[in-house]
Amino acid sequence: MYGHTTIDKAEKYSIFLTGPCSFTKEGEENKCCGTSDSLCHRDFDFQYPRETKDFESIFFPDDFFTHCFRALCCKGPPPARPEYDLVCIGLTGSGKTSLLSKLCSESPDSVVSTTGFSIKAVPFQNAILNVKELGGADNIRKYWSRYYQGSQGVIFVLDSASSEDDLEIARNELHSALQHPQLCTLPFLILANHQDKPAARSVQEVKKYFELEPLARGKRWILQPCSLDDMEALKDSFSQLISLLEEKDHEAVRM
Ligand SMILES: Nc1nc2c(ncn2[C@@H]2O[C@H](COP(=O)(O)OP(=O)(O)O)[C@@H](O)[C@H]2O)c(=O)[nH]1
Ligand SMILES: [Mg+2]
Repeated sequence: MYGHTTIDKAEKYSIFLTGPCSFTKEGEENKCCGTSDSLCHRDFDFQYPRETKDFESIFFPDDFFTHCFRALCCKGPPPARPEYDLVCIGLTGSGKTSLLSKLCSESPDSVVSTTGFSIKAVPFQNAILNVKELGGADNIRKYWSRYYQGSQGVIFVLDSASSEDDLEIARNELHSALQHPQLCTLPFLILANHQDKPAARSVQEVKKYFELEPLARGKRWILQPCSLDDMEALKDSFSQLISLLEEKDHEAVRM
């Protein structure tokens, strides 16, 4: 079912709906989603036009089943998850868009090359990460720093199987990011991607080549080997990143 209506008469109802729907409530939108197999239950101060007779037929406020469902189903929206704004950088082809799309359960066919930047809300059980991916082409990298402001964490993706030249460019970019005044105190997640390829450097090789130990000393950072086929490793590293973001949040509250 799909419905969208305007405000006229106010009444309080407990309603059950199938399918996606949206209702206007006192100027804001209440969204309620479900499939035809699932029932979705919300309490609304619902307001509807008098002439819309059809709506009355789907409300059964005194119905026995309504009361059963109210007892069984959770009422209202789930508790809000904290949201963090992250910036995701790395050379073109390192796999930024593919990894983020996979985390959002999007089809790999939807991945297109990022020319400017794109923003994705990546949902996790305990947080939502609003990730701003910056295009990694030569002519765009020099503008990266203009988009750092407001970031609470950084994701750096590298292709572990790339040429020596590209690896060196990636190392220089990572060093600049780690030392940038707007990023240097933030948690970093470094994804050594393309681990499925035979030419991939191991995590130890990447750590040494990128001189991460001395460079990132005293910072919160995670180095995770990964590939598009290894979602478990990827999800695990994002859980660790969320813990670092929460830690930083708590520290800021204590100060
Ligand atoms: N074999 C392999 N290919 C990957 C991996 N990650 C990304 N790719 C491929 O690399 C290409 C570039 O990926 P994309 O996500 O557009 O990179 P971006 O420019 O960093 O956003 C695509 O064809 C992806 O399918 C990986 O871990 N392994
Ligand atoms: Mg991209």
